[in-house]
Amino acid sequence: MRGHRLVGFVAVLGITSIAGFGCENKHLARQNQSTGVLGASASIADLMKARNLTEADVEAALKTYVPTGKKDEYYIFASGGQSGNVNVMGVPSMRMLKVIAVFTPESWQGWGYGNESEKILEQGNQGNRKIRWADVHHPNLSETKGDYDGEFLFVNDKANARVAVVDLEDFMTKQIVPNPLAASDHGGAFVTPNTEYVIETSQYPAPLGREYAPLSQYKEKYRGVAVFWKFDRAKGRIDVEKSWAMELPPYTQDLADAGKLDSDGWAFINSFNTEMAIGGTMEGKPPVESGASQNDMDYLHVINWKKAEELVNAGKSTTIAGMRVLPIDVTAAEGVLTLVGEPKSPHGCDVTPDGKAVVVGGKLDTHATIYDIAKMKALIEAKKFEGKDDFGIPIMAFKDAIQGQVEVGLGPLHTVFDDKGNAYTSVFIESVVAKWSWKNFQQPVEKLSVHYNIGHILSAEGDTVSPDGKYLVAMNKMSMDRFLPVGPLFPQNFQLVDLTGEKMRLLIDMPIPNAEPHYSQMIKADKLKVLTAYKMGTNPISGEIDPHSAAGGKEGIKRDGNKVSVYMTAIRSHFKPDQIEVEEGDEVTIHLTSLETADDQTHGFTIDMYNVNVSLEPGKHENISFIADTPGTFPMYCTEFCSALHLEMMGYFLVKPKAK
Ligand SMILES: [Cu+2]
Repeated sequence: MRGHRLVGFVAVLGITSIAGFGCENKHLARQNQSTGVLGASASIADLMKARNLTEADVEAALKTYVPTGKKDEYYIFASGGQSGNVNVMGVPSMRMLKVIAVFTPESWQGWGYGNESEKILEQGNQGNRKIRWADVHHPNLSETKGDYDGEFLFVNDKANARVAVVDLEDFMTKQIVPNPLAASDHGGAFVTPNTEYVIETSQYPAPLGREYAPLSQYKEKYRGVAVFWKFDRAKGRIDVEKSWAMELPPYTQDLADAGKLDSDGWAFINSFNTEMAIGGTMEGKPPVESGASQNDMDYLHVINWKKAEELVNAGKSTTIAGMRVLPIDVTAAEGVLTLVGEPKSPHGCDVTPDGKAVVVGGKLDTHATIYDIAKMKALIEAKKFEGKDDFGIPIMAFKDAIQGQVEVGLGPLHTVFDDKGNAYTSVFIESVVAKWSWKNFQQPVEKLSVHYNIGHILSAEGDTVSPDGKYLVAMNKMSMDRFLPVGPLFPQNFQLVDLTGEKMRLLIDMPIPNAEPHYSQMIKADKLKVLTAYKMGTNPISGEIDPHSAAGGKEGIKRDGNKVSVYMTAIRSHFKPDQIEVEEGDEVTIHLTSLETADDQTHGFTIDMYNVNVSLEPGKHENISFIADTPGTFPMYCTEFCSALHLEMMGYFLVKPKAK
């Protein structure tokens, strides 16, 4: 039986494998139909048999295979978790394209070794703490009118409360902004529909400004906060001066999303631990986890940020740690911050593509709850509340605020959308993706098993005003049984799912070997305008021609007292100058410009044992300063295999010992 079906399928496969990828091959395909198909089919059948592949396997392989020279249709930007970086991959192949260095030094890109990138890492220091790792959680692409525009990417660091700006022209981090108020963050970095603001909300409450206060004063002194970082698109940087914040009650704020279309001007933040549990396991008190799970309802925070912005501009804020902050009593009284119950231990908080509803998944509940934004706005307008919390913040009645609930399974987390009115919720405890209609939410639920413990979920442009459908990725926390073992620290697993058919269809597993990714976004590749070479002498951080650029024959070595400036160029296959001699203790700055103009002609530059390492893409300029404190003889060389004469691309850095 199976053999018979296989032959039929393979006959089709023989044709589609030739004709399926472009009409330019149609003529060839027709020729082969009358001549070579059966031969091709037989060999494919043999291959399937030899590799023990089913028809479904082969179909999935054909849907994800991208032949050499062809490019993927989408980019995924995935948080790199504890690696502190961002992973970039292509869809449908799931090939890894780049790791963007963000919060941590990265050798290949020379990130954190030259003056400019070191300066960006320095920006991310918190007070006097030099922080060189991050727990990257939520990448968010810049938007125009609620749709991805492919210009910038923002990511947050949960552990150290920071956000970073990545420019998608050169896939480089351009800014790291430490949050002066929060001790940690989670609801970030989410953008408003025209990227007016990048929203970053705290996670674990602490006194604003991270001052000391004993835990006995938790309710009085500990607070949450939502920071609205003003984004200056022309400069491509967050404008810290024009940014502001809102004080929040000391619940544990979690994920956030900005309203869009009808709900533009509003933002929504989940919270859990409305019990304000603080543990005390050694003192016989319940741990936070059980203390925080007593109430059936936590609170969705509903924020009118446009009105909050007006209040800040009207001087209703106070200043904490140099930042303008709207106090709770102001926001509560002005209808800027309102709460509504949400079941139970909520996590995802996702605005529907039409901007009319927010979907919330409660980890300890079985439902996706759909809140009606128009109803909530009307309740706030009419001041129709069922009470206030301990901090005087008005609370809307749950039943008045929702459209309804859908039973999706045990442990719903996050929801994304397609172009046909379907929502897809990741269901953690059941390890499934649940498909349901957000337009007619009584419809039955389809479920797809994933392996295992799905956390976040993403679909093609699935959190914009116009989702693409087509693909979905389950981001799974565990991967046992899936890959060759690599020791007790397993990779995580992205599973690509095809959404084009009647039923969801799993296509491919992609191990993620460099930390626990959290959130990701998938954008149509043709929306990005990526540079392949810099204008000669460009300092990539400033985006300008560097004043010390050595392009145009300005090479040479200048000495001013004990300061030595080396103006150097790199081109296949030599450096100029290639011999540098300094005195022990000199302050050396190497101003290094790549004179290459051709795509993909990258050089690198290192001085052995001096911790000097930069990557020199075509046209790029780097400045490298250090003290020549170790006398000796140090080869310097190009670290990127650039031509047949790459090994000849070297020179000597000599440090003459001080006369004793
Ligand atoms: Cu080279």
